[in-house]
Amino acid sequence: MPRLRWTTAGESHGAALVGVLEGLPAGMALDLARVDRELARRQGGYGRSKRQRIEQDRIELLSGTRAGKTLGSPVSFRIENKDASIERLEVPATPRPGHADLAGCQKYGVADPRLVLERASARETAARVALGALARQLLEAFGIELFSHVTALGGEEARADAFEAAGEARAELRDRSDFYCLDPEAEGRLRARVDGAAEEQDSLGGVFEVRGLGVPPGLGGYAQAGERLSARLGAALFSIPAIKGVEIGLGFGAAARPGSAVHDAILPADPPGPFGRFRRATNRAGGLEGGMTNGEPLVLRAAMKPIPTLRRGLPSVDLRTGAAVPAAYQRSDITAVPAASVVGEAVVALVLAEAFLEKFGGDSLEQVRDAHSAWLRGLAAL
Ligand code: EPS
Repeated sequence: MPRLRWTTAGESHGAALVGVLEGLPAGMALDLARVDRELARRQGGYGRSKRQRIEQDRIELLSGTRAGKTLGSPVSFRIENKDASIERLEVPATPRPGHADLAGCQKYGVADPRLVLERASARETAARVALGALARQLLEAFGIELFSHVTALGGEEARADAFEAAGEARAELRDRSDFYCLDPEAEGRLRARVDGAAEEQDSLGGVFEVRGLGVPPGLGGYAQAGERLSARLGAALFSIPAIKGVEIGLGFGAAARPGSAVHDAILPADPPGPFGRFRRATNRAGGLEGGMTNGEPLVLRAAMKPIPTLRRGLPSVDLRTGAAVPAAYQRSDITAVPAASVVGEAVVALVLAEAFLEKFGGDSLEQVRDAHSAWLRGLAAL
């Protein structure tokens, strides 16, 4: 039985989104205001649609706690949809290129994209952000921090060393940015790019990075293919709608370099670091070797394609007549890369918390702490 399991339910315009998280140890104090802050961040960013002015996502906890602490039973919650118009919405006749509309109709053998898009919609990611915001509270109890930021939008890039340059001010810098970007000098270019796309009735994609700090070595494994954390983190990022590429560390850049310019030299650490007597000269591996974390920060990047709903409808067909017509436009975001970066943090949190519990899992937080401390003592002696 996996140590942590989660599921979501809910349509984009149904009554609510629902999430269930099983496997959090008992005795964890859950900070729900923290969850709401992440939900609000997901709703933000420059270039979002009017839908986000209608919704005000908030977690309503339904089970799994007493007096604010987890019981070890499934934690479940709902997030209300204010726009709960699913029964009144019309049947869109034209599937949008790039959306699930057409492939979903073919999968289910129906000519009604409404039956597909309600669940395929990225609205579902609100539930995953809440799940991730709960799971990361376990990681934070053990000094693990997750941090995402937007590194490119519509081809405009932030400075390559934006994360390092931001230092400890990173959270403040990012939260001040309309693009969740750490390079204040890029802000104007990004805004102009989104405004330009709006004028051209187009949409934009981009790239975000998720970093994991304070991650201990040895999470994940190599004994079976499915244990490899690189594969699990990649799958988690690819599970976010519109993600078309994922990189770890140097990513595709590693393919063109010789080994001497890729692998991270192992050096003695004097004094010892938090994970023992070794350190790395560089972190080109992005914190993952052999399907396991290696004690260096996780560095993951995801490329998001542009939103498929364009004001200027792309070539499509009318499913009733078969005639070539442009895809119909309803309200939509121009870009949702900042929002996707928040989702990225959440899905990485879920996978890391799962791997953490596989290694240190116990029924209560105390038992997890004991297992973690015993392992750390062993590591210091290595
Ligand atoms: C989406 C279409 C839009 C987005 C939605 C994802 O919704 P609507 O059709 O209601 O305007 O706003 O994303 C969200 C609602 C959200 O909260 O992220 C789609 O078709 O994928």
